[in-house]
Amino acid sequence: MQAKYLKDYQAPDYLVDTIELTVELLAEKTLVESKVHYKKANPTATCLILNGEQQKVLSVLLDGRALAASDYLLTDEAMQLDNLPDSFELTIKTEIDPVNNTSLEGLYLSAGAYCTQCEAEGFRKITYYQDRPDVLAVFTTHIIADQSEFPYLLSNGNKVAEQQLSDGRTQVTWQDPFPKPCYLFALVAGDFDCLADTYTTKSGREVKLELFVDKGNLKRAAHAMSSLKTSMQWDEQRFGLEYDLDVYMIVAVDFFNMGAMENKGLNVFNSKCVLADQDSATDADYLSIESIVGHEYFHNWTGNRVTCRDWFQLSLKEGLTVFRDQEFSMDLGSRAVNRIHQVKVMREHQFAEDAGPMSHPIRPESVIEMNNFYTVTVYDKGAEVIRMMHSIVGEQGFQAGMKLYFQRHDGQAVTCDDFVAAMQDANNADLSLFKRWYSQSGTPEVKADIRYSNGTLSVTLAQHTPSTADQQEKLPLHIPVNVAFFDAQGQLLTDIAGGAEQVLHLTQAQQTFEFAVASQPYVSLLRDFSAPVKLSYNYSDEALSCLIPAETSQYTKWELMQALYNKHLLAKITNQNYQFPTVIGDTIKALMADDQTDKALLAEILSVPSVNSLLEIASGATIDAVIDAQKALKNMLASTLQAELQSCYQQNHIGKYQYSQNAIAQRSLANACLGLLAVNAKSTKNITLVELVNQQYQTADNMTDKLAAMSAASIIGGELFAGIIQHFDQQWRGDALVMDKWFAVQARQDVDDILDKIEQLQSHPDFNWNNPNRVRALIGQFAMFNPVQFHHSSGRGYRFLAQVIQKMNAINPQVAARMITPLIQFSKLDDARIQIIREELAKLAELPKLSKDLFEKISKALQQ
Ligand code: B3K
Ligand code: ZN
Repeated sequence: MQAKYLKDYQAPDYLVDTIELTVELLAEKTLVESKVHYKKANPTATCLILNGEQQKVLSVLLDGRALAASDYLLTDEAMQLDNLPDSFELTIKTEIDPVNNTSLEGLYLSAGAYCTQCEAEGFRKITYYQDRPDVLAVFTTHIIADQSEFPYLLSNGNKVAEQQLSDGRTQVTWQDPFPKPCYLFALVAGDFDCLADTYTTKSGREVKLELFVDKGNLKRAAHAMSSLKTSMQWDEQRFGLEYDLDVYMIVAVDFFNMGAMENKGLNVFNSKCVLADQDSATDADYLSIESIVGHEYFHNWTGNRVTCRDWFQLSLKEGLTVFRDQEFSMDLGSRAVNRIHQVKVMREHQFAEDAGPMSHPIRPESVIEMNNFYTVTVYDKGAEVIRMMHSIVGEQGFQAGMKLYFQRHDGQAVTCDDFVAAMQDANNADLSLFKRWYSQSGTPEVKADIRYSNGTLSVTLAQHTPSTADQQEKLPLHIPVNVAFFDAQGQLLTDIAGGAEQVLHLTQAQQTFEFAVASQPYVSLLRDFSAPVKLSYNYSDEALSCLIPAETSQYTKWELMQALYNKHLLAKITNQNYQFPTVIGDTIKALMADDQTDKALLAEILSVPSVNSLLEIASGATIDAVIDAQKALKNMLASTLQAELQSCYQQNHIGKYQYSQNAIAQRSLANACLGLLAVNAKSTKNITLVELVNQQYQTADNMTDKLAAMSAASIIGGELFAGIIQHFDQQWRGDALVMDKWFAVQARQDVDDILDKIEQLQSHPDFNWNNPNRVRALIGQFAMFNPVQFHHSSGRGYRFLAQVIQKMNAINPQVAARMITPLIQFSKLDDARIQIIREELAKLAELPKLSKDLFEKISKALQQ
């Protein structure tokens, strides 16, 4: 299996003006005809190579003349045609089998509805074509089907014709006026309920909005529709960007490999990322729907109108669009809490990816299977890189850069360099060193050393990026380090050059920044996580107890609290007998007593650092020590804070559901308290606390509180949990999206018979190996969020996951490759565990039909 390299990029030999697709959906097969106008673009080209897989070729016509099979070369992956004129029309008819397509890529059947997923390289499973993002064409799509079975026949753009054929079937025709790469093509055929609405753009055009959901689900569609309208308005206000077609459609399907897909004018969504109501969805679901609807909508400009030249440039659209959706959520909700969630993704997942065998820069240099590069690095680190540029040039400068980017590149397929050039040119800025973030992988470590003597404060910052699996040598980066200076009373220093809050630009391996100040200040570092780095600085407990209440950045309060936790967790990890100091509990008590403290922030502060994030920073520690230390901290908090937790719970558990930012914050705080109270209930067998959890489950009028009670019950276990599990099953069986929560809570439970339980759950009527949501809810949650059981020293967790991967390799390679993540990121584990994992990976590597997706990850992991 061959890798492709960024350095080998070559522009396409042939360009396409128009493509006309006719897709005939028949019960036992699907017929696809593509009529494409090609123009030679490279005068020295001698042949046209079209990508195509898993199709039966029925006929090939060149300018209307049938070609014999000997006139073209056919392999498993391509069709090659030689001796072509400079401009011609090629008509290819093929047969495909969507009904048995369990990979959920290309055209497939999802619970009775046909739908497509073409990004990154799925269009080649639909027809023979140059399946690459720099071939832009105007698409016309005819869909032929039996309308009684498939009342809605949808594709990109505007519907321009609909006719009854003589055999009673229907043919509809769609035309998308905007030239696009084939990865943005979409087709849907099915029977849905439709929620329709309209949006008037700021220039006064009326856009039809249509949201298609499974029959009977209309009551769960309103939130996604209002999220869409909010997104459209936000993009006009903040970025000056307006929608461009007359209709915007979203279809929710049950079988989907990821969250959603931004196909031009016709988004296809995982139903999990659309459907929500008070009874069935949590606050987290509501917020995630809002952000994903926004993300896909924002792609219309950053991705669709301006697209990627090649897939190595994926972060051009994804990093930027994640940055945009993050800003959208932050403008709408709590900036601090959103930032905390973004940073957790970086620390818990992206840092681990960069430390593992799949480490790659945000613009990768080589790829075997493109689907493996829709990663936290390309997406989330990519967004951090955009965020740093935003902080370097400021909001106004950033908007000027965006404007120039669209002026220069609307309608084009471009590179990350083009984006940075626009930012640079619009701002007269020098981003030449900054650009290294695009090509260098790994997590930089920034060490701070702060000294004070004779009226001079010296802040020395040193950077070092450890070598990664893909790249030995590392060079210094441009790292913006956001700092603030406080006096011992917690007041921002007024008389310091550059201001009390400023950015130190670290551009060399080591730099010292000096300031004249009258007395020794406390310095808060890397505020707002101003760069995606690991900061090492040993704050004293005194500094932290001064800075945490003093910080004016709400996010940074949380960050400093993490520093306090981590510092003492690391001490506990190295010494089991270490006693946590009272400063931890006292700091939290003070925050809880202060009615100025943001409730949602307090909820975040009450959740202790995850095992994954600790593994990243506790070098040389065993996972057992990490898990024990984390448990000990939870127990300490639960017992020291019990009185405060109980009263905080009482004050914030209002019971009556409302959907507002304030109500969400209160629920999150009450439920964070409930979680810790459950820890206490378990260790002390306190019946009142057990009853509190039960009460909340029984009386909750919304899914957030129900699920929080169910999770709390899973900590306590015993009859309480068994009863709740049974009750929930009776209430929701058959409603698979809701049952996913039920599968997940059980998969995360820290009990010794967990694998037997999971095996039993696999025979539950709502479980289905072909549906990625189910597999992720049960198996994915176990592997990612049940560290104690997954990493059981016997290795049984690893062996179990390996078996599942083997099974999923045959069903759905993309899902299999995503789920293998915890098995390949083993570098922080001990030798005994690594040994077991390696054996399992070696067995998987021998599978007769190993997918490219798994091959790439397993072979890299085994090379480590
Ligand atoms: N662009 C799609 C992701 C496609 C993943 C292909 N394996 C969704 C998104 O990022 O918006
Ligand atoms: Zn995206």
